[in-house]
Amino acid sequence: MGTGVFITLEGVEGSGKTTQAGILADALRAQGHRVTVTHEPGGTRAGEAIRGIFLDPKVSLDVATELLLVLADRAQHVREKLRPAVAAGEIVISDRYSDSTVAYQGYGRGFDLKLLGELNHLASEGMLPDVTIVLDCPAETGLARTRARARGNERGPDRFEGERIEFHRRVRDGFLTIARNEPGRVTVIDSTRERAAVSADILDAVAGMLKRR
Ligand code: Z5A
Repeated sequence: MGTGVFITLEGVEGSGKTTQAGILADALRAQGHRVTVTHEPGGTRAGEAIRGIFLDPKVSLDVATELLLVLADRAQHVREKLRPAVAAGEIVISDRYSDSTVAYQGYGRGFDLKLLGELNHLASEGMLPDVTIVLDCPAETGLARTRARARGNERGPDRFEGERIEFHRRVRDGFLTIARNEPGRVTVIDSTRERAAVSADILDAVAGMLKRR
């Protein structure tokens, strides 16, 4: 069994990560790869329980509690699901991972980035993605999409959807800064376009990475 590949999709709320994770997984499976799609927070039984608290707008969380919850989720996710799947030779696609912590808790909430890096390293056992796609769109575009979707169901806004627009703008800028700092790992793709144009660019970026391995 060869070593697999770890791909993460990142970006602001409503940037299209979940949609594109599914499209990418289908395309890779059609090429004969074994693919696992997962997400954070969540992805394990413990993680889904953490996610319930993490997103519940009725639960008040101190920013330190918020950070430690998402890191606990990651610690379980890495050990229970991500590492075993990659070790078994699969392509693992995670809808959010450690860059979300840097963007949301670091750039969004203002946590010290050096400390965050150390805590992220502890939680992830240093497991880094082989490639990260940042789906980039203005915060307003992403939120308009998720609000349009919410009108079709009974779920109200979660803890993050209820944040002020300035928070979401800092998060977007955070993702773009991460991409500038790590151009070898992170590719930014304009996700304001049609789904098919976005997915074609993602597939190109992933194919390039697979060829270089
Ligand atoms: N969080 C954190 O703070 N720290 C961390 O370390 C981690 C997470 C890991 C997770 O919420 C929250 O946790 C997240 C950050 C925080 N909150 N925020 N903000 P989540 O998992 O519930 O939410 P999300 O990750 O932001 O996912 P989302 O709202 O579902 O957005 P998405 O996955 O990026 O987009 P989507 O579901 O694929 O698409 C949204 C809608 O847009 C949907 O109706 C689509 O049909 C539509 N869509 C998709 N693509 C397009 C295009 N190209 N054009 C038009 N419409 C489109």
